[in-house]
Amino acid sequence: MRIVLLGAPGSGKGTQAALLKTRLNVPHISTGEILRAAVAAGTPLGRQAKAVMAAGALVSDEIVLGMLEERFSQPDVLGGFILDGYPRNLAQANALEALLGRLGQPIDRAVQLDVAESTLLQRLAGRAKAEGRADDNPDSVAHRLHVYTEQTAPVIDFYEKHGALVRVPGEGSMEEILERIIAALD
Ligand code: B4P
Repeated sequence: MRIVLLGAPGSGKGTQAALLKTRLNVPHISTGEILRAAVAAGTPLGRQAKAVMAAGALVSDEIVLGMLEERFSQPDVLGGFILDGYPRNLAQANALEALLGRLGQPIDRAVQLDVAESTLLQRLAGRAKAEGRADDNPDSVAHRLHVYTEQTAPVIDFYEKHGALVRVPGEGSMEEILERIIAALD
């Protein structure tokens, strides 16, 4: 199964993708994780992305698409995948459709995790304390939420028009939410 996970920062995309990976036995592809690994390794791409990510803005479409094309050239994606963090705007949604069209691997389901803003803020503040991620400080979180509303929310309509969208309430325990997603995929 080929799945895109959609939702605001802190909605649980990365958390649920990790659980779904084990349940469905398909790779988890997170553009956020690929970018954080590039930053940690200090690659040229990572050096370009570092400040943009810390501020909570989107890294350029060109850079992220290049990384994604490289990941999708690996054969493990042919058995299905969970894509987390991409697409984040309409240009990325169209680029993904073209890429997967060329591979003959269209998206089966786009799962939107629906979470109240107060919960998002609580979760990200919790992660800031626990992990100290550079973009979980209050200013960057506020900007990430703004970017989500302005640029990423229209991607939900894109998948709704394609008949691929399922909406899942994203509050409750991680296991409860996982079971809701599995039920919605059937
Ligand atoms: P991401 O890595 O995608 O970060 P995110 O949106 O915050 O979500 P994440 O998956 O990490 O967190 P989750 O909600 O699971 O992106 C980071 C940055 O990379 C972006 O801002 C951007 O700069 C760049 N980027 C990535 N993709 C890009 C793209 N396509 N184009 C351009 N730039 C891109 O979890 C949050 C917290 O909530 C965790 O602490 C978790 O433990 C907790 N949590 C989750 N579920 C819970 C539950 N049910 N109950 C309680 N806590 C829960």
